[in-house]
Amino acid sequence: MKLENGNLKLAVQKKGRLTEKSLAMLKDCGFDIENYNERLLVTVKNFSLDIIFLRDDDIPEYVQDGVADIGIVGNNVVQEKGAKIEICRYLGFGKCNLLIAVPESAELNSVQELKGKKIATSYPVILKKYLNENNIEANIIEISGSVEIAPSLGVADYICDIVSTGNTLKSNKLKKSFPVFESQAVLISNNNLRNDEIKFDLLKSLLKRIDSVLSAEKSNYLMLNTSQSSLNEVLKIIPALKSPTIMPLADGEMVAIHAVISSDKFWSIEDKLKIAGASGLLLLPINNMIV
Ligand code: PRT
Ligand code: ZN
Repeated sequence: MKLENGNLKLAVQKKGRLTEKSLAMLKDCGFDIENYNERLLVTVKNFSLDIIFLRDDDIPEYVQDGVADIGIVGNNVVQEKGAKIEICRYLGFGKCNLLIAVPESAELNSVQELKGKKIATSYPVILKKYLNENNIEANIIEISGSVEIAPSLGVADYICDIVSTGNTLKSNKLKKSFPVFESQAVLISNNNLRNDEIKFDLLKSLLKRIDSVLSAEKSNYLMLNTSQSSLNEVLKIIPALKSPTIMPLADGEMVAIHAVISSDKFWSIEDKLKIAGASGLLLLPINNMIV
């Protein structure tokens, strides 16, 4: 599959946990993506970008080999495949942990106790690296799916698997033990892309949009009203990222304040703002923030 129309080629997971979030992020970047159901390739209408839909396991290698120029995939898959690619951005979604889990009845107090144990996993490369770093020799049993049932089948003592909510572990009577690798979705690129001036410029332009979406996700737009006499007190409380905007209202005694704040700050200042005299508080999402 080698397509040469000069467009930047982006590989995205065809059907899985990262598909929807990858496409949502691309849409937030302003890309016009038409209905992609069951299609292998979609050309973005307003940017020189082709989206190729693949199984996530194939994405690192396809990017390494240049079949796709860039890709969105879990860092766990990137590390496991050991592909020679560049990680351009950490995208903040698809977060999960690869960790050692043990039967609820088992006690595992130190990493050293993994010595000589049988550990089932779909991530033998990452696990082996972790064990080597800790100078531990253990028996890695490679299983491609349903790793969590290995201990109850007597196939392994422990498992090393991806966990997000922990519900799968619980329903298999397993509990979390040591973390092995923290993962999230990443944008990867082919190592030789910088030699293609046109495509590299397209990548830079795409990264600028992604950065604006990532910054916007971390920020909110706060609007509120207050009286002239409370203005200074209210301003002291607002952890604005830049100098807030202050606008007079029709009622000459009142002003409106607009400010961009970190998303995680609002609930810790909301009460204080009201006590200081703020009213009509509005907190709005920001789609893009050009930094
Ligand atoms: O078909 P294809 O090969 O493309 O997809 P896939 O089935 O191999 O992958 P998919 O769609 O399941 O996951 C894609 C990526 O999402 C992974 O590579 C991770 O980077 C990320 N991710 C985030 C997860 C999870 N959360 C996750 N919870 N991948 C898998 N799981 C599984 C885990 O293996 C375990 O079976 O979910 C179960 C545990 O979930 P909890 O919530 O019960 O703890
Ligand atoms: Zn897969």
